[in-house]
Amino acid sequence: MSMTVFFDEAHRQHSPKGELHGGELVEPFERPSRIDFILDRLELKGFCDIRRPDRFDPAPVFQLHDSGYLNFLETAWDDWVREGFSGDLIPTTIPARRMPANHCPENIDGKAGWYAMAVETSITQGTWEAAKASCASAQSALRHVSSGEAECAFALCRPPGHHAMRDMFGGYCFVNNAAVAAQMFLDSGAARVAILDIDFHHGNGTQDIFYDRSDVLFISLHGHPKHAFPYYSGYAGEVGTGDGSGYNLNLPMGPGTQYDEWCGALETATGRIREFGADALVVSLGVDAYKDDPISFFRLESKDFIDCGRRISGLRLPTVIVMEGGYAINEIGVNVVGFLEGFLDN
Ligand code: OKP
Ligand code: ZN
Repeated sequence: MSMTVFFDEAHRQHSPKGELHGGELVEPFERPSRIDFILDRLELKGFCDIRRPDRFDPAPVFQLHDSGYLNFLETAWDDWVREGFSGDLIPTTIPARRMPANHCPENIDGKAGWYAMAVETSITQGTWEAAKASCASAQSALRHVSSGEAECAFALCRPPGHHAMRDMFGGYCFVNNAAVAAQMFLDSGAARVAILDIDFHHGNGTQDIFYDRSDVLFISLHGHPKHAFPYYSGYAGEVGTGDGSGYNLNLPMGPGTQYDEWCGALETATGRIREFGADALVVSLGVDAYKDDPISFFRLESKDFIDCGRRISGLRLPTVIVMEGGYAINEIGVNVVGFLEGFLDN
């Protein structure tokens, strides 16, 4: 087995000056250099098949996301500049509990809040271009696998996607790349697709998009929302609704969780995927469960990502691996590529 990597330099166009963190605007944790560290490690480890994605296909994106939301992402920066602002676009107000919130505002600050699920994530001039290029990488990886050309592929997406809901951005995410890949697996003939999200943070966006559907099983291992972003989503009691009831599995874990416990949750997840009878798999690969991640609280070691990749590979499914988070940038390459090597080694 080999692993083709899809990635687009256009990710650099999303480079906000600041992230609202601890009452200050700090250099964003989700920064362009994350990709450089991963590319360096890929090269060092002999992953030489690195391709630029081909065209961005808007169709599955419009199928999963709200058109008003996508239009907002496309026009937000120009509206912001027209309003006379020159800093990053960060909304100040979002529709809070018990506000009627029946109308999307015309004012850009209000409109941005309407479409936000959190306010740490800045929008800049190139954000929409970067988000489309990121999604295009997931789409090309998907075509590479669904065509039967390869058993697996790695979409080195940036910005990430798993917090992006049907009509909301936040948590550094704009377009839900993993959800788009899953939908495209279905559109190319798969009957049942599993999405396994091992990023430290709950994949609330992916959960939101597929919550009432039984053709996509969503499973997330994450920091318990009592203590971790996104705080208002990710409890074990969220199991899906309607047809989707029983097709959403949240496995939250507490501060200090180490690989023995985390791996038990991973085994629960792979067991459920086998029982579901998935015929394709999307992995939301974040490596922020790593012990030294600056914004997370699990204690995985670098070697654990290798073992994790090996176990997921044991499912023997056509697989698209989609990059999500990971902020310990000095080790992000080692951890991501370790996962890929473990996956290939099985
Ligand atoms: C994106 B992904 C830091 C709090 C965290 C956003 C975290 C987004 C994580 N001030 N805020 O899942 O890695
Ligand atoms: Zn994360």
